[in-house]
Amino acid sequence: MHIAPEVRAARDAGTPIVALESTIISHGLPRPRNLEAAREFEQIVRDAGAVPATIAIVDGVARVGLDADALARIAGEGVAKASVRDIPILCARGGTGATTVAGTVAIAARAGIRVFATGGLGGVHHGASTSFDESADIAALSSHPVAVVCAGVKSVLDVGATLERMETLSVPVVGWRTGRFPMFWLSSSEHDLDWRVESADEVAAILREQDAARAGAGLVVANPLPEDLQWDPAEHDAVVAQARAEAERDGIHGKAVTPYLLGRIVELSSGRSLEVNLDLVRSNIRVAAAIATAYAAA
Ligand code: PSU
Ligand code: MN
Repeated sequence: MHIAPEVRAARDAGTPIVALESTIISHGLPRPRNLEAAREFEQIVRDAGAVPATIAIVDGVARVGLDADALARIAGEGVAKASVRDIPILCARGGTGATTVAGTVAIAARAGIRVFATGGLGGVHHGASTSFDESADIAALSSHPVAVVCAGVKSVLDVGATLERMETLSVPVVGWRTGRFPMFWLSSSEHDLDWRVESADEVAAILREQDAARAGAGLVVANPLPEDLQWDPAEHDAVVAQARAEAERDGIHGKAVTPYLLGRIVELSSGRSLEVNLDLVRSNIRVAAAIATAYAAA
């Protein structure tokens, strides 16, 4: 593992760091917007007074903090999608991979980074009771002490089943200024949360308690977009239903499912889903930077 000097310095000085994932860059956003977005995401962290640590596997090395060349590599073609189990294989063969939420959380934990921002978590897919398609993101969050700020789970998933799995695996979930679990492009879902938080200090206090208890688990901070920024619900429902039907028709399975759905949804919505996706990541990064700052000060 290689930790960039800027990230190492921040860690040693106890100043705030926000981890960022790379699958969203390689497989979640269309080129060339993805590279522009990757740079902007890092800048939002900096503007908030924290250090960004984008995580990826580059030429066989797990990197925490990417330089401009590495960021461009990750935004280019031919980059593997790397979940936790793929990391040692890619490292052993000198490969290059973009880490998912699961992969990012595993590396961030090793690097001692406590706060991470992404778009939406992976979770339980519809039909998982027969396909067993459940993202490794949930298991990774149960076994690595990294808090992730996200807009809930992607609404292409079975949101209720995902919340049940997080309960089973003892992944704590708090709503950021909401009592409802958000649904990625949409600001809310029909699912109530047990806990809501109002401030970064409150989240930092939870992280401290987890540290003291050596809890080992992460934390999901669910941050909805304000309603005026969400995707039009009627268009959302129609487009998501069509994309899911096409994925089934085309026999898409395994790790290809999520990138296929996200890509198809951007096409079917003429890019409207993409703008909302970018907005929610920006919002999550701002909240993550505030939490990292509160945690560093505590
Ligand atoms: N959130 C986004 N865009 C994405 C993803 C999340 O806004 O592309 C990615 C994350 O990297 C997440 C992955 O970990 O999708 C989930 O993939 P799977 O369902 O195959 O576990
Ligand atoms: Mn899957």
